[in-house]
Order: sequence, then structure tokens, then C-alpha cells
Amino acid sequence: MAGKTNNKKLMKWIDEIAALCKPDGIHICDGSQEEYDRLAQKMVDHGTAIRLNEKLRPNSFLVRSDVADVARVEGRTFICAETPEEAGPTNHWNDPAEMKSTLHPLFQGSMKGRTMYIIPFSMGPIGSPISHIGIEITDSEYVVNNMRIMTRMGQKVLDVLGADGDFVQCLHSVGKPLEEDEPDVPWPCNAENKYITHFPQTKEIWSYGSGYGGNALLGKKCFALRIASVMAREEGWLAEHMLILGLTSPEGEKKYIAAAFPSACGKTNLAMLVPTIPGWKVECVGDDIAWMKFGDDGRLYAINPEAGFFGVAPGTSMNSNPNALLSLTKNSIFTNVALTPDGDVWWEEMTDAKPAKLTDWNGLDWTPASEKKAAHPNARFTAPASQCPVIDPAWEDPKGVPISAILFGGRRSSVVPLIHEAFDWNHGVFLGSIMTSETTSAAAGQVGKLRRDPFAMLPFCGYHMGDYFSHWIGIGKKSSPDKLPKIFYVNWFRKSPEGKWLWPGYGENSRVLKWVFERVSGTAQAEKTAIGNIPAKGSLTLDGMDISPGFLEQLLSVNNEEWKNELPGIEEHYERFGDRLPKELTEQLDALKKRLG
Ligand code: SAT
Ligand code: MN
Repeated sequence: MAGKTNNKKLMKWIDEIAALCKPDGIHICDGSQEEYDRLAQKMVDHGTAIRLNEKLRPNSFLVRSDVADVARVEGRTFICAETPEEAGPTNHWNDPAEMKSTLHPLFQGSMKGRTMYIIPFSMGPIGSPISHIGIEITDSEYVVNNMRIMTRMGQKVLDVLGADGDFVQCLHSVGKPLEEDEPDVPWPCNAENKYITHFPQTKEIWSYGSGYGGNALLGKKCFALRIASVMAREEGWLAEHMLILGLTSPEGEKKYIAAAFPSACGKTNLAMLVPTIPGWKVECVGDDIAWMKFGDDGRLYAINPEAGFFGVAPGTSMNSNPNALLSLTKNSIFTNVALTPDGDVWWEEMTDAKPAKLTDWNGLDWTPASEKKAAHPNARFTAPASQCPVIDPAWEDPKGVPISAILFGGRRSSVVPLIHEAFDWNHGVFLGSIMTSETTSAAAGQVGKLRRDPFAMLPFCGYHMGDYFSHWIGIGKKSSPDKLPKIFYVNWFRKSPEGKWLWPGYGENSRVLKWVFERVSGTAQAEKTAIGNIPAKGSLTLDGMDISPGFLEQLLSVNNEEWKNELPGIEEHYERFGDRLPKELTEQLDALKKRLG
């Protein structure tokens, strides 16, 4: 079976790309289980995937990538806006026509020896007014099956598209054509030539050379963030790198919170955490991306445009995130994790005791004495969101869920307290704009380097970051302060001068969520500092928690001298945006300087 379409634009595009890429065959995906199973078997037959033990991990697969294709490649990611100014100083720019003429020869015949798959997908519940349709053309079975988990995919999308519906064109090739009789490799890619390119004007994505995650599953970062951020700006909404969770109090009152953290900083863990404080409940709407639009009542409503989790595996355990582990007990794809002798998966910290023997992510024998890690630090699981034990009942509500609070945060071992609250919307935008975080293995390059990552959107904003800040300021003007979400900044990663974590994180973060909830309700007390409001003494619930008063003091301390030292860095950061920096943020910076004295 194959998908059927009478969409004129799509049929024309398929012909065009087939003529360019010269695949051996074409398959329009219908999204059926039969299709998934067939492609999974094809991957197994070609040595791309290993079927895991059916009893331990039903209908699940392990895939090992090429060692040179393990993460997003920010240095090879381009925003091809009409002018460099439109892409802004934080993006790599290339002239759209020039980029197309660079890419054309690469795509020429790039699918030889392979099948070209047409993947119709919807970001967001099919038919929701907030949702958008994309079509990905790819030569990778791995991409097809991941997209089936990560998005709503198949014939039902073609049905909604009809003859005249429009869609975002997403073209992908692993960039490894096969000559006649040339044997394939388990993970085809083009290690030397990678291009992740976006054409915001025409809303197109062309990705070449990588098969991994955000480089290749084009519905995710490329569409739902980079292209969608451009659409959101044009249409007055927000496309953000945020998890969405529902928090219910012991009294049964529920509020939804969205939170932006850079990649591999614990979004998946926060999105489905198990509260340590009795009576509180967290439910998950999404773990990575939020699209937010105003409802008729003036509140911001969020949907999760995705249908699955593409989460970092290492560190995920029954202690740290039981709901993630329970989400991936079946129907999941694992990339670059280790294999146990009985055909199951393992990664660092999954269990307290390390298995005596494993096959590592490179396919080599591994024992606890090995110096190398068994799983790659950016190893991932792809699991259906519907399998999450705490998936929110409203997670597919086409209206979205009303957002009461927005959190910003990053990895910062000093200076930034556990939590502070913005004085108002513009101050909150200021906090988002100056976010800093240590880099992680989610992107190729140095790990642990402190960098500015405004709104956790540095790698994902599809236009000039100064204009993006203005857009956020503008959103605040569209509604009244009592209806807009309250904005907070959190930091789970502060360390003592001796280098010890001050805060245990994970389930204990529910204490911070409770304070947020109660600030929104107006019941928790705060203390004003130069940088924002922090919890007043006694207002952060610490019952049943083993934390020394000294640690708590350090966690909540705001040292004005340290913050004064931050100012030159913020100024330098802001200078990059020139006259596109909204004046409201300059005012916020001046006000901070005054408060610091
Ligand atoms: O971009 S990926 O989806 O590969 C992972 C991430 O950076 O969040
Ligand atoms: Mn992410």
C-alpha cells in the first residue's frame, strides 16, 4: 500500500525532485503499521537496525549512526533569507539563489540506488487551526520511521491537504548515492558535505548529508522552530523551544507551564517529573516545542506540534525520569545506545549497577573496565508521546492549553539563583534575551562552554534575533498583564565553590514549580532583589527534603557584585543586534544597572 494524493503542488514537486535526485523508486507514505514494519525490516536486512528482544522491548530497534554523524551541526546550518540582515548576526547566512546553486549539484543523482520517500506530516493535531502541514522527501528509511513516531504522518494528512492545500517543502538526502552493485553502508551519510538550509521567504528546507535527529527529521527543529518562528512573527504568534506541562495542586486546581531550556538541559525530565511533594501532580503536554497563540479570552494557548519524544537517553533512569523510561518500553527507536547480551538497550546511569558486558554504540565489546562510554552522550530514544504514563488528557486538544507561566533556564554553575521572577512582561523578555548556558553534546563542538542562548533559541531562530526580541515585546502589548503568563528564570545547575551541586533537581524541582504556581495564584510571598523576585523566607516548600541551610542560602543568593560583572557581557551581547535591539530591552538593562547600584 502507498499513500495517494491529488495535490497539484505536491505532484509537481515530486516529479521535479525525482528528476533531480534520480531515485530507483518512489514511495508515498501512508503511515500504516504495515509500512513501518516493512521499512524496519528493510533496515534490519541492510544492517542499519537491530531488532531488540521482542519480549523485553517489543517492536523496538537499535540503530548506530556513523561516528561523524551524531548531533546537530550548527556550523553547517544556514538561514538563507533575502539579505544577511534578515538572518541576523546569530545565524549563518547565504544568498538563497547561491545556496540553491551549491545544493543542486549535490542533490543531482543523490538518491541513486535508493528509494525516495514522500512523508506527509502534520505538526500539531490534524486539522487543528494551530497546526501546519509539511511534506518531507527523503531517501532514508530511518527518517521515515522516526517521522512516523515524531509527527502525525501518512494518508490522513494527504486527505486534509486535498487538491489545493499548501505545505512546507522539506527536502532531505543522506547524500550517499549508490553506484550499480555498490553495497550500502549501515548508516549512509556524507561526512564531508553537510548542509542544513532554510529558505524563510519560500518556506522551504533543504537538508543534505546527515541522517541524524534535528538535521534530518525536518519537522522538528527545521520546520517547527526555524521556519515556524518566521511564520509566527508574520502572523502574531510564538514558535518556541519549550516543554509544556500541566501542574495540579492537592486541591485539584490545574495550571499549565511552558519552559525554555537549551538542548540536553533537562526539558524531558521536567516535562514529566514525579513531584516529591505530596498531593501535587505533573502531566506532560510536550517536551521540546511549543506553538502558542492568543485565544479569544486574551490568554496564550499552547500546543505541542510533535507526537513523540526524541530524548537524550544517557542519564535517564527509573530514579531520574521513570515516566520517560516507561514511555519507551515498546514501539521505540534507539540511536547510539549500547546493546545488552540479551538484546535490550543500556546507557550510562540507566541502572545503578553497570552490566558486566555490552556492545557499545560503535558495535564494539564493552565492559565496566572500558574507558569509553557505552552509549554516545547524545544517544537518543524516539518514543510515541501517547505511551507516556503521564501524558496530559488535553495534549491533543486542538485549542491548546492556557499557559499561566513561562520559565527560562540553562546550565549555569554560578551567579544565577535557583529561581527568580520577572517584575513584568518586558522584564521577562529581558531575562529570556540574556539567557546563558553551558553547551552540551546535542550539538557538534565543544561541551561545557558558556554561551548566550537567548530563549534557548540561538540555534533555532529563523530570523534576526533582535527582531525576535521585538516580536516578544510586541506579544506583551497584545494582551493585559493579568492574562499574560508570568515569567520566571530557573537554574537547577548552581554549584558550591567546592564544585558540588547545590540542588538535587529532578523530582525536587516540583518545589520550585509549586512556588511558581502559587505566585501565579497570588498566594506565595516573594522578596525583591536587583534581578527579580526570589522566594521569601519560608515560601519555598522544603518539607521532607534533606538540604542544608547553607546550600539553600547559596542557591537563592543574589550577589550584586557578581551581577555587576555580568553587565559588560550583556552589553557586548546586545551590541550584536545594533539598532534592531528593541529600546525596551535597553531600558531594562539600564534599570538593572540602577538597581545594582
Ligand atoms: O535537534 S535534535 O532534535 O537532534 C536534538 C536537540 O538539539 O534538541
Ligand atoms: Mn530541543
